[in-house]
Amino acid sequence: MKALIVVDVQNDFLPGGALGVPGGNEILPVVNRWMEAFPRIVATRDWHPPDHGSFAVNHPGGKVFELGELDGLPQVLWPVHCVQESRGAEFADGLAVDRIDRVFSKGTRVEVDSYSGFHDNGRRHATGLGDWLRAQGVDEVAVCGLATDYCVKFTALDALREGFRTSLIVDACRGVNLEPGDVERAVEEMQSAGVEILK
Ligand code: VGL
Ligand code: ZN
Repeated sequence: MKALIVVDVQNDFLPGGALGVPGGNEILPVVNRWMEAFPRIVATRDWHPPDHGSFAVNHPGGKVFELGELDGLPQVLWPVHCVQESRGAEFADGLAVDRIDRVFSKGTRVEVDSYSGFHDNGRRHATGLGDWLRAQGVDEVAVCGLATDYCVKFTALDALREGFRTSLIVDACRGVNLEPGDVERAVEEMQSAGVEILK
């Protein structure tokens, strides 16, 4: 059984949003179309408390897009984004949300960030996504969404690690590209780990 994992297609990651990903809006029709090809569809959402430790404002002297530290791990300091219950955290208008079977929230604990839809970055707490997929009889997943170089990449790598045959739908993803080339490098990293790249 195959599942589509739709990663963080939320208002704050669209152009004009708090952490807008260039071209993020362009994936909406593409994701909606791919949904038709999968018997199970899950979505992850970034779902931070307002005092979340990934936000630059919650680090004295911290600047947006600089590297800081959180929970003993290197942490990019982000603008405030995807605050629980805010408009920015809602799924993007135009995403076919009625087709989503389950939603998994991540980044809910103040003290650690969570790029992967499966675990926090310290790998201490699972979101339940892996167990849910296994309970549904899923053995193969395709990953799409935002952002290619962060949450999509970590979700795809974790899916492999959890034993799922994993592919990446490149046209249904966009990335942040904090450094030019980040998206290309992320795709290469996924490919060399064993993720099948679909165009
Ligand atoms: C994401 C940065 C911070 C993502 C989430 O969804 O890729 N990136 N939080
Ligand atoms: Zn986040």
